Amino acid sequence: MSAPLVTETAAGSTAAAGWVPWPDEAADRYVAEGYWRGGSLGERLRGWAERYATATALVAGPVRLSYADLDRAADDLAAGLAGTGLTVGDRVVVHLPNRAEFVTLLFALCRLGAIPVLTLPAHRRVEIEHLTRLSGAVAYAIPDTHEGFDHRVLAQEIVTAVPSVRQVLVAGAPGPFTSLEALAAAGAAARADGTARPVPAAPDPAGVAVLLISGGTTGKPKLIPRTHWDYGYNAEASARLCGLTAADTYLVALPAAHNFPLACPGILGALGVGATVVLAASPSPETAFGLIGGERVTVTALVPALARIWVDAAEWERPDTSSLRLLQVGGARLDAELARRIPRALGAQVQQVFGMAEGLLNYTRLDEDDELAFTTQGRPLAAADEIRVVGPDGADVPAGAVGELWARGPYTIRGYYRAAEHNATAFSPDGFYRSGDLVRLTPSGNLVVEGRIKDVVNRGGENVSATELEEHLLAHPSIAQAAVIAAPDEQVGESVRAVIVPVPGAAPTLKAVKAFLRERGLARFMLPDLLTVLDALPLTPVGKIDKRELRRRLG
Ligand code: OOB
Repeated sequence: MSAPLVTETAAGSTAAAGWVPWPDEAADRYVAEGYWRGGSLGERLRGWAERYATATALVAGPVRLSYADLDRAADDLAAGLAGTGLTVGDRVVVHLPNRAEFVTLLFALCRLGAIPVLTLPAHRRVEIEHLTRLSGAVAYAIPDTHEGFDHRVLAQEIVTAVPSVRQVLVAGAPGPFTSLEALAAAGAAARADGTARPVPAAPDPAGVAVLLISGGTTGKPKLIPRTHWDYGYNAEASARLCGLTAADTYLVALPAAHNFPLACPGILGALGVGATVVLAASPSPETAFGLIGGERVTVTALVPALARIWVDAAEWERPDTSSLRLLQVGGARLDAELARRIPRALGAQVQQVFGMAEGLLNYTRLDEDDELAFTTQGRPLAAADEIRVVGPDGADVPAGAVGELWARGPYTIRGYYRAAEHNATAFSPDGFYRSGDLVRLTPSGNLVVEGRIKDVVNRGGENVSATELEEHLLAHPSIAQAAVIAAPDEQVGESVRAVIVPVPGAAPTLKAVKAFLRERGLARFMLPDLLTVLDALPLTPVGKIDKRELRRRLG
């Protein structure tokens, strides 16, 4: 296989610019070992539609689509989009919430060989302008309004600011822009009367299918090129690991554009086995519990902050979650105590998922002791995943010690899109992704996440691990949530600020918290200097604690 990864087609040359493919040796091996196989994501949908034609593929509000319906909707929309001149390799920034158009547009673009850039509903002008510019997007897809925000106003600003954006595609009332519904209808009509502009041949499955955004909480988001082959494997292998079958119903409670609910196994993994995908317009317990009971949902995925809200609500309301067999939790550290409450409150098995949009996925296994699922973040999905736990000197740490997680494998990228300078430090010369996560390998072979490399407070030269102190704070009976950040201090450079959300009732004082931590045997240098009590912690667009915002607010 000599370099089929960077093809000379229009798709290859446009999409591949700024993309770092796997070296031939690795690519050949992943093909030979069967990791990389099958067609493009658009072609895969064709196969699923043949196999599961009349089964329900997608439920979103009043919309219910069979596999055949979804396949046709993707074709119609692809034809409509082709009619506007959209073509192979074009990037389209997709900024849609959990509605049916997210799924139909994703597949329509993949069928055209156009590349969706998947942004999250909570993103606003700064992120969208950055991502449209960086990707050189020619189109921007939005809802009319979402949660009280008129996306058409933002789109107007983006069109003015970023000249590459030629059209805005709207789910709902289009205002001055193009309606997705009208485009699909025009596409359907043109297909029916044979006047449709030919849709290009299926894109090279070794080429870029989607651009995900990095979840990093520092700096501007980066773009992550995922190929049809690598992302297809990601979703299908995850579905196998979770025992997903056509009898399952998967609820998308997190934003659909995030890697976790999209492909771990998420929407793509569920569709690949003939299961039903249900989109929740909101992750609130009211909405989600209604859908779980009504649609007999069997599997869903949450970030820990939402898992806590669901468990708290379920303990009071006792909703009907009897169909739910598996709750996946990932994206940020899950406290063991909360993990243990999940089966009791929701009747579901817990699976921890420690993943990253850059690729590597770690899962706890469903057939192993629950204790591992409560206390570890799982182990790699693929036998071909290579992980290293590395010290500051770049050498592997001794077994069981804490170090930075490095990863390389059949679905872990070798570079961010259009980011040559950053890639030089984010990847090792031999292609490992340096995750920035501090982990340790337990004797069970599972990983435990101990924090982020940069998430420390340097108090006068002594490093206080934020994650470690947060864990101790969470053990306090009156503390529901905790985040530790640095506060500028003239004497010691940085002092330790503990920000807490108390359980309903009285919040503890700094003095009481310190006494509690001393009681637990914490060293004096680990104790917080400041205590800030908030009603809620700020969250990132996918629902992780947003420390950058917290620092900004608390100065
Ligand atoms: C997922 O992906 P991203 O790209 O939004 O964020 C990745 C980062 C990881 O590097 C790690 O710092 C953190 O989020 N993280 C976790 C975690 N899962 C992710 N930290 C502790 N425990 C976990 N279980 O967040 C993501 C992608 C696919 C599946 C699940 C999560």
